[in-house]
Amino acid sequence: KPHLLISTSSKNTNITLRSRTQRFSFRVSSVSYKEFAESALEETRKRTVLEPSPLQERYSSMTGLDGKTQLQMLAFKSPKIRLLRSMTIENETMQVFDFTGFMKPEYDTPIFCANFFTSANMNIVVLDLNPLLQLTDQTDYQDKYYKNIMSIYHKYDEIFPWGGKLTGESIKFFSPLVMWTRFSSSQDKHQALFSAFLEYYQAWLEMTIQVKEGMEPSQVRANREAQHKYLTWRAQKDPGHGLLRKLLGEAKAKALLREFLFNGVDELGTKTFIDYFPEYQTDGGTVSDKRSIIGKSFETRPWDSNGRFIG
Ligand code: BLA
Repeated sequence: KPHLLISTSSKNTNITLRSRTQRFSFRVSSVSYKEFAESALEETRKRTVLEPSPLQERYSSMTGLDGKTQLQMLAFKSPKIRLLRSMTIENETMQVFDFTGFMKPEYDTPIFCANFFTSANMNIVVLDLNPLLQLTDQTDYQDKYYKNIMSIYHKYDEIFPWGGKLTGESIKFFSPLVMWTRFSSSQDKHQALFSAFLEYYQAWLEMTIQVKEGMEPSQVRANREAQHKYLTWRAQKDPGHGLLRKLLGEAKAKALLREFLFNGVDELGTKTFIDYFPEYQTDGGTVSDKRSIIGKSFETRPWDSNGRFIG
């Protein structure tokens, strides 16, 4: 009579099928993104004063419509950081991590962006310092923020190669530092992902500390609009929407997206999605439901090893 033994620890599930003569065992690696968030916050507190964001009162934890999926939200601000927020989603088969930092418009520092989706042994990862300015042609901004830290990307480019074609529109929100990758779960990969996450985060944190006040009012306006455009894009077209809608229902998903995850979309500007992305306008004047107009593009990494855009 075979026995099925299942044991779980914080990182792994061990599954063993045992009969009198045979034994078959395998390990399912899982990952706790709450630890990622805690570590980043700990690093932040060493360098600056974090205050809770007023958003924390409205968003702290939620349970999915399935009664099983847990969502946990954390939100902070600092004298320079407008919003540093985290969301983790966990159930028996899926872990999601969405950790983002937005500066106040007085600064042109990039947006910290970690989006990790883990399900059925498959991982989809975007880790980047998203630029305020499109880096497919602009160079001053790239020199200022990316030139000196490209070694961070090279440290992980072998273990986390380019993830293949993606929504073409996304590229203009990414930097040459971006880690866009897919992989099947293993303890080594999750460990490396944790290192990469903290290293990218440290680089961003350092930028937020070094950046000086005193930009021209016209520049501050430009920073605000760039951040608003980014928020407008993600609040409307982020690939996580479908899952959030399924987990929470239409109304709660929409509120979470606009009030928490991409907070600022209703405050930092008045332009609409169509103002920024007119190619999405339908004949009826509404926003097209399509995720992408361009379609899936960029089979290979569109930046060379020096971070020059090669398309
Ligand atoms: C897939 N997530 C993706 C993909 C990208 C991103 C590029 C591949 C599919 C595609 O090409 O669109 C991430 N895209 C980004 C990010 C930016 C962007 C970070 O443009 C920033 C500008 N992912 C999440 C969250 C969930 C999630 C919170 O970050 C769920 C709540 C899910 N992402 C998710 C799922 C997929 C995915 C389910 C696979 C489904 C799909 O390909 O559409």
